[in-house]
Amino acid sequence: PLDLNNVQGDILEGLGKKNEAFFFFQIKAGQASPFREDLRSFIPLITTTTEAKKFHQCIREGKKEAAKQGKPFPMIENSGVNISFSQKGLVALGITDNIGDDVFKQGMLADASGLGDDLSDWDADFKKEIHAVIIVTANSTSVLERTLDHIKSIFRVGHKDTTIQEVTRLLGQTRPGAEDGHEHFGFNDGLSQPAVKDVDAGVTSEPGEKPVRQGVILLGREGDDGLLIPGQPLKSVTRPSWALDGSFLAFRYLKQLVPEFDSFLEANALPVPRIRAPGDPTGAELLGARLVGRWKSGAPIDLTPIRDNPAFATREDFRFDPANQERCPFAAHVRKTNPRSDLDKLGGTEIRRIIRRGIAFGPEVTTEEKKAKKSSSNEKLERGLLFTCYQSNLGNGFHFMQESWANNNQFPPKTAATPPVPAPGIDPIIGVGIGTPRQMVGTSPDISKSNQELDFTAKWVIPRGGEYFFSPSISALKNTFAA
Ligand code: N7H
Repeated sequence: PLDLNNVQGDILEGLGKKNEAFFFFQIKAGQASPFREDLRSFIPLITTTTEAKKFHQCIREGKKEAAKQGKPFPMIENSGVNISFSQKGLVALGITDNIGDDVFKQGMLADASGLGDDLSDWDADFKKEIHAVIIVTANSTSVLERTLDHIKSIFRVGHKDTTIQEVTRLLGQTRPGAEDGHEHFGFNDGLSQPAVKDVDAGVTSEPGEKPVRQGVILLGREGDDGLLIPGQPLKSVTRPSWALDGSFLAFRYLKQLVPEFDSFLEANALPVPRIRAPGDPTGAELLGARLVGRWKSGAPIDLTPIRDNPAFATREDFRFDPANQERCPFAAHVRKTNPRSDLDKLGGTEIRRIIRRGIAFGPEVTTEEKKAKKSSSNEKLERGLLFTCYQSNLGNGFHFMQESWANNNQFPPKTAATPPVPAPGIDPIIGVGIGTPRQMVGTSPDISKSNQELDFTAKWVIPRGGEYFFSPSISALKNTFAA
């Protein structure tokens, strides 16, 4: 059976965080052996799934108790640590086994055109060789800094005999006040996650959806069956024994153009009744919800199509009507990335599910930017999402989702829709129209206008870099990576 003490904590549980550092580094040439020795001292710092679960349990109970006593719940200090390696990192360590994932092996830079990225937007640091990333999380920045310093001292950073070289570092932080947990466009994020069999109680999965098998997320477990390309038989994969209970981490550094996104919504606001009741959305808010598939609170438009209702924020009991897009456009971000019943006849979605662990980065939009309706070119005001997700197979998960769903204007296949839909269009949040215009249909909740196209003048999410990593089990770290 699965031992949660042996799985890094970010994968199945998530590390508690208000702040998160991604420390990208290279193993110095010729230093693989002393690096392994340092790694042995580092391993005890790693937060396991069991520990991450305990921390969250503690917070839940503390919050309940504080609420009972009518007291505010204090911020609890914590720190979380995880480590993952790229294919180039495996090579640097002399690990030559075939891990069985071609997307991972080629790395994200080589995959960038497949994802639809414009490499001229990529930060130069992500064009360099990156061997590994250490993730550090904490609630306070001082604990984050202290933990990072401790880690750097283990690898003797700053000394002549250091075994690593920092490539770059990115810092994420949750947004302030009521925006906590919301990404920079304003939407509640990180809500819908697959429940994993015998790990989660199933609270986050859709009712009626079975929890995904462990092998959808963890290598070597039941359900890590192979690569699925539509129209082809499942291509089986063989994993080296040390890959068991590891997971692939796709990291994306995504810049968001917030004032531009907001002014697009204003300029294309959907018609709404002139007389508004309290809680009724503006035409811009309605359009935003139709693009994402959820209101800013997180409430799914499939359940509450007319207005936001925060009481629905965490509800997952919606499946979409495969026959039409009256309640939710086929191309809405959450429908593109998890089409639910749209795929019932095509084998379901289990093999495509990913676990997301992103965090926002960058400052709030300034009044100057709001006024100018434009993101500042000042780098210090850059903001967006440090997107991360875990899966056992990148060609089934992240890579497929971006390339074959978000960027594909024909997805989900809609030959039987009423009224007939020529092409749903691309994902308005993350889709790139490769060879097709950036547009979608179905933004209007009025079904007679269902096929009206909405052209996106620009992109609001700009990929600035990223890499594919493998997040090994604790025993693999000890016996293979540090041995
Ligand atoms: Fe998305 N957004 O704020 O608009 N995403 N996402 N995402 N996303 C989701 O359920 C967003 C990105 C998925 O099961 C919500 O968490 C933004 C990438 C998946 O119902 C919101 C960015 C990929 C889901 C956003 C971004 C995905 C999902 C709804 C980039 C993968 C779950 C709240 C800056 C290729 C779907 C929630 C389900 C949900 C937003 C990126 C995938 C609000 C701004 C790159 C699988």
